[in-house]
Amino acid sequence: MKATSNIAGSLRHQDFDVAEIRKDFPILKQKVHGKPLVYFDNGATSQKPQQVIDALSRYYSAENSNIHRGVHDLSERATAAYETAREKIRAFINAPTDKEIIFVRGTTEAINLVAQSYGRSFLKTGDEIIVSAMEHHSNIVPWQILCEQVGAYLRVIPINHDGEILMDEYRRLLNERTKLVSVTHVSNALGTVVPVKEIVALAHQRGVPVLLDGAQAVPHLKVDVQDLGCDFYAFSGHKVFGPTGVGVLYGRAEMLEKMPPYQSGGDMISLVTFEKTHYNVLPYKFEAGTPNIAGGIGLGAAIDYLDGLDWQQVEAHERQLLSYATDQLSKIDAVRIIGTAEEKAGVVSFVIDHVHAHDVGTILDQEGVAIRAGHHCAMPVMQRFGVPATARASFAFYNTTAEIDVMVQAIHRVLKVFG
Ligand code: C6P
Repeated sequence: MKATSNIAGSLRHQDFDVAEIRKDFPILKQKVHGKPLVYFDNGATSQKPQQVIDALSRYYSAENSNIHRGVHDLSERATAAYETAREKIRAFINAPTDKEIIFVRGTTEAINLVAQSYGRSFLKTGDEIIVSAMEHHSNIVPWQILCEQVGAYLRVIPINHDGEILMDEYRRLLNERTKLVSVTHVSNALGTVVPVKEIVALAHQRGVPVLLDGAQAVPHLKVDVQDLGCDFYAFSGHKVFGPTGVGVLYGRAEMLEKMPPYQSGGDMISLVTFEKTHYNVLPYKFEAGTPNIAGGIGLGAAIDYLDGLDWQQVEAHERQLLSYATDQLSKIDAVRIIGTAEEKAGVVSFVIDHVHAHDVGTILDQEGVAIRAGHHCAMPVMQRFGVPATARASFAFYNTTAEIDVMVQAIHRVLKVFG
């Protein structure tokens, strides 16, 4: 296979042909500040393959119509495409049935849905919710609000200096007051892969339900919700190479059945009178109003794309990227990596002595390298490591070691600029 650009190089990781894959992502061909774009901000949002862009364009040019409402052909086609996407997502995460796949705006809305529907109905004064010290704000604030509403308490599993959950502390925190556990599957700020299967099993021994925040896991790992055994699993379409504004809440039917609606309006009802309203069946009970139809269909196209990849190869390629980046950054004395867990996925967070992360980000941008700099919506993680911010390179399967070399050179430029 011929390389398409210098950045793509001719890198072939075993049979995983990155140069070929990059051709599917038109945005990667562009230059930024006159330099080939090196996109290492996949944790914030990932790029979209042409197949997803085409699905969106096809929907708007040939199928646009409201769903579940019309008797006309367009509406039936749009409904079929939307429901087919739901089925693709079900299969992708191995959920038992379609009715357990709720379309939401993203991970944030999925967690708020569970907090306000399940939490407000089933938690009461004195109950406890367990999260970890490496949660994104989306998996902290909804629980804090719930705690204020019902008089419950938030308990936090501490992490060690590598950024790993202290499992003994978790065991100690679990008690008869624990009514919910909600932890991330992969940390967005540190890259840690959390032993969620064990976390679920320990909670279930006490009959405590578990929500997993899969926002950073689904782009990197093959997720099987039945194997994990979780009660809820949340992720965002835009981080798995799909559109923004759409995401998924998987919930075990048994849990969803007993939960009240989160929002109300059209589509979530079966019968409305002024005396009483009957709610629709799952999953529609949780999907009030006209949804992001194009987003759902686009996410279905992203799943098709991901299904066409060999996930063993994807994971092997990303492991290689991670270990190469870690090795290269470790060679630079002034650089300190934050987050050195044994099990990591796709993220290298780092600080540079005497240089603010925003300055690192700005200079890297001048070299065409897009990273994220800041607290990554995980301020407690920054507090835990005693840093105001980190620079974060987050990878996707279309990235290459040649791009990591470009970033490392740019970091040497940072060091030169700051003496
Ligand atoms: N993290 C990042 O740059 P939304 O915004 O709803 O799609 O996802 C929220 C969210 C929840 N949990 C985790 C672990 C996440 O990483 C994110 C989003 C982005 O790290 C944007 S802040």
